[in-house]
Amino acid sequence: MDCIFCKIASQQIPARVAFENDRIIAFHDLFPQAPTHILVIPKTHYSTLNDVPASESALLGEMVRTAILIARELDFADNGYRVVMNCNQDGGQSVDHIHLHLLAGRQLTWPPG
Ligand code: DGP
Repeated sequence: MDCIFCKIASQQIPARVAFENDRIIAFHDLFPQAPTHILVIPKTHYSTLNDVPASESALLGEMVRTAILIARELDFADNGYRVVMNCNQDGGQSVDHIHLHLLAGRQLTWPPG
């Protein structure tokens, strides 16, 4: 499978890793949109949110829990942060392997545009 995030998960491509376990890896975004911009991904390949079966709901929960854990560990949980998942073209998804953006370190605007 020619997927850049699968290659990061299997260490074929380097990344600055913030967290890893058997199911999840989190790494710093190459093109950060905030002082802290980390991507939380499952090691299992799902192209978009639409492709995640209901039986994998716990995996989606674990991605969010991982973002909370990192926010606490990097000490921006109290100041605040944003988690975002983009889906398909109108959602602004550019990499077809689901990922949760964790953004922090500045006042984030809303709506995002
Ligand atoms: P999205 O547009 O929601 O699909 O977000 C994809 C993000 O992935 C985007 O913010 C840039 C980031 N990205 C793309 N290629 C790489 C890469 O090779 N390494 C890292 N660390 N991030 C990447």
